[in-house]
Amino acid sequence: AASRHYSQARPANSLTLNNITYPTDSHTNIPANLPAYLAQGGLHLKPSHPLSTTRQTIESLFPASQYEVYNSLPPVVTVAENFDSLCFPADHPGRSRSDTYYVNRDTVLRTHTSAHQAEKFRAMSGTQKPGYLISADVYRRDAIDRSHYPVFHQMEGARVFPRGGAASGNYGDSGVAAEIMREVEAMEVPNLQVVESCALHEEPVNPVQLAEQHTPEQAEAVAKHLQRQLELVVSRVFGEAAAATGAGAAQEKLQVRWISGYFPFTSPSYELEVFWNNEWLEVLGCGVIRQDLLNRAGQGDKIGWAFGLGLERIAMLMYGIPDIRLFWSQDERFARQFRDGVVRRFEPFSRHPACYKDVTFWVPAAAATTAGEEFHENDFMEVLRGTGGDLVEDVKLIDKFIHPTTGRTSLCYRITYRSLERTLTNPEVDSLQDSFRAALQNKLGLELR
Ligand code: FA5
Ligand code: MG
Repeated sequence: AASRHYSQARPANSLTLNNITYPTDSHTNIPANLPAYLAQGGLHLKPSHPLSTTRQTIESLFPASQYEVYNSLPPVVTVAENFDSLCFPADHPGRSRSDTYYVNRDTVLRTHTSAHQAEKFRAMSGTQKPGYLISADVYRRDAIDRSHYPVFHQMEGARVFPRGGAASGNYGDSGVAAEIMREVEAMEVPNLQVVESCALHEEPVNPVQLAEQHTPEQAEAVAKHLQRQLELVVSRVFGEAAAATGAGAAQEKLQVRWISGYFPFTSPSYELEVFWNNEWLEVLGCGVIRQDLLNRAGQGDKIGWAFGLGLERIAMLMYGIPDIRLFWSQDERFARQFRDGVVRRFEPFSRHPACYKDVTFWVPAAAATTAGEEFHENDFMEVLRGTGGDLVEDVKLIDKFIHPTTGRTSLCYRITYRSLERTLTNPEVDSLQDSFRAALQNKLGLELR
């Protein structure tokens, strides 16, 4: 055992991503399979890919004269850009190494397109446009199932309005809200029904922000503008999909609802849900931009909104794509269905059989693990992505047991292996599972049962 240990390569002290070399440190947690995804530059730019078509459809609903479009911003950003500039508190779980890919302690793979907000608000003075759209690949450590993948794509949008009163520094001008409301009334949303909308201020708004920065009347006008613009997006996108595929809403009109949300950088905040195939599905998060964020970006004389939506989530609904892994498929039977850019229902290739394997282990005491940390489920998921790749469809915790005398915890997970393209053989799955078990012991120091 000792000699095997010595023969292991020493950990590299640098990492190269898209031709740029970064120093690594004790925060680094980028698995070996990830740089290849970064190198692809995002599926939202791949010609004829459904994520690219979905992006273009949504972009077409924002006037080019008002929205600057950014589609190739590099995925490696600073912790300051991804979290600090957006007012994430120091102890926010999103910052943890179990949720986020760290290149080193100051550098991450962006976990959302909001990482570019501050920079693009700053750039607004130069572009002269009051809005922007950003589409990009984003990265998160997460569970494994048919709607989660460590790389996905988001589109971010933002729009600002003059607050008036700039000369006096008194921004309480009610003409501002009236001006915004005139734009709201001009936006017509066909075939959409908003059901059970939350109150505009269901979430307690930071009173300092309201009193000193923008008036409730202005914030409400901005929130209405935001909601109307996004209702327009979903009514067009899903309306087109329902007409083309016969899927979606049983009702004549698409039903949506606004749910009160929470983001550290917007207030009030909302999530938009769509009723689709008999379920309410969250498609985006949004809100009125915190005024201090705009102030710091040199846009203190503006008030505005921002949203972030998941392109996979929307494309899966639009086309009826059942598994997020399909977006990465090299199979001709996938690509060929999207070549002409026409929206029609995805025809799944014949479904190949699944194979289930269980793994049971004792959760180690913190000091006993290789990394000297407590067990994090996302570490388990990542080891499995490393050995099983896209052949892993789903992972579920099926049993948890606490030993009555030792107090130790035992967990049992069920892993579903399935290829989207062919039938897996038993020896192949056995060998994948053997590699996985070995990696759990070597990489996480788990004691298997
Ligand atoms: C955000 O990422 C915020 N940055 C959104 C935002 C932007 C809020 C601007 C306010 C202003 P959230 O983590 O909820 O929020 O993700 C936003 C959307 O991305 C979700 O509604 C969903 O459509 C999509 N999404 C989130 N996680 C995943 C995932 N693991 N796989 C696929 N899509 C996802
Ligand atoms: Mg969310």
